[in-house]
Amino acid sequence: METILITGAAGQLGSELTLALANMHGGDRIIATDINEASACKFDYCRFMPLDVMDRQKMAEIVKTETVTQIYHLAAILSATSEKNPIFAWNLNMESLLSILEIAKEQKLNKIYWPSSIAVFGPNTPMQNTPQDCVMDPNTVYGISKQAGERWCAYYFEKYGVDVRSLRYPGLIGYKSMPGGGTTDYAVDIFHKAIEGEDFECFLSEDTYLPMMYMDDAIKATLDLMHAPAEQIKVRSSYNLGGISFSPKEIHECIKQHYPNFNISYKPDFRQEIADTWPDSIDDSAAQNDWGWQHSFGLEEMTKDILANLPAYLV
Ligand code: NAD
Ligand code: AKB
Repeated sequence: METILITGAAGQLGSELTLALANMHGGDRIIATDINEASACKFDYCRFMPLDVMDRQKMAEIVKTETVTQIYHLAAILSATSEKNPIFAWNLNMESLLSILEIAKEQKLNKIYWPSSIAVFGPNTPMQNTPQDCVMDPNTVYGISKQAGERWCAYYFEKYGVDVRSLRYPGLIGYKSMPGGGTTDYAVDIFHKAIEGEDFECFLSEDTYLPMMYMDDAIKATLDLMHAPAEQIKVRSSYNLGGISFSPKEIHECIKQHYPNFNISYKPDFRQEIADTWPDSIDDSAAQNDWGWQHSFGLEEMTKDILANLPAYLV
């Protein structure tokens, strides 16, 4: 029986992944943690503990006293917010990961999950169908922290046998929780504006293509990776994960089929520079070959599903 601790559980990804893990393992096996104590009310189906991931001692104590066997380490500062306070973001993203890898080594945990991002790629990376292995020269602090984090994960696996697994998520799009300060956040906000009957001002230009993924696919990929036999996991830095690729203009056109009066305007800001260094689309054949990954949702299926379900979340 596993006991699973999740850091940053109250965030965009954590809110959905924690529930999926509770459905799979039982709520009493799940310890949701977050620095945001007020988020405790979200977790009536499992246990919740306030935890700042910078507090290594408290984290180690919880792991020991609760006999935690797996950690999903989600807490991080995302790309746009990181650029506003680079040193703080670097310290949080790196120190917390190193603490968790050390705890996993010392307390011999079964498995660790840590998400990387398409932000590991940079201006000299091939933009179309970006390969698993290629030039990686990220020029954002978030991307640099994710790239370094990938190397640390591979290091702890190779040197100490820590079974740490990772995915390079594209921009994640869901309707159950709001995004937390990234460059891909527009693709969530746009649905809210459409449903609220407001015009949408996009912070990226109309033809900026980025790799994206519906949250259901992201949760499935995460659980598939974490439940695959260890010998199938050949990439110990982080797996490329492809899904959909679209521009603001294309998602607007797709939503307009359901909301014909929905208007968009474009006012690119500092996030445009970040988006311009990220891939347009991702080659995830390593994930397909190693553990059978396939995404399910295209742009139209995702749009229909969000527009059908989001209104209930807004009341
Ligand atoms: P988010 O910003 O929505 O959530 C992060 C959570 O971490 C928040 O609930 C926040 O309160 C918590 N947190 C912040 N500082 C903390 C601290 N010191 N101690 C404990 N908790 C703290 O982020 P998300 O979108 O849910 O992302 C989760 C992970 O997935 C991150 O590692 C992120 O880099 C990665 N990722 C996300 C996306 C995406 O599109 N959402 C894409 C690629 C990778
Ligand atoms: C961000 O935009 O920072 C995240 C990511 C792709 O890592 N959504």
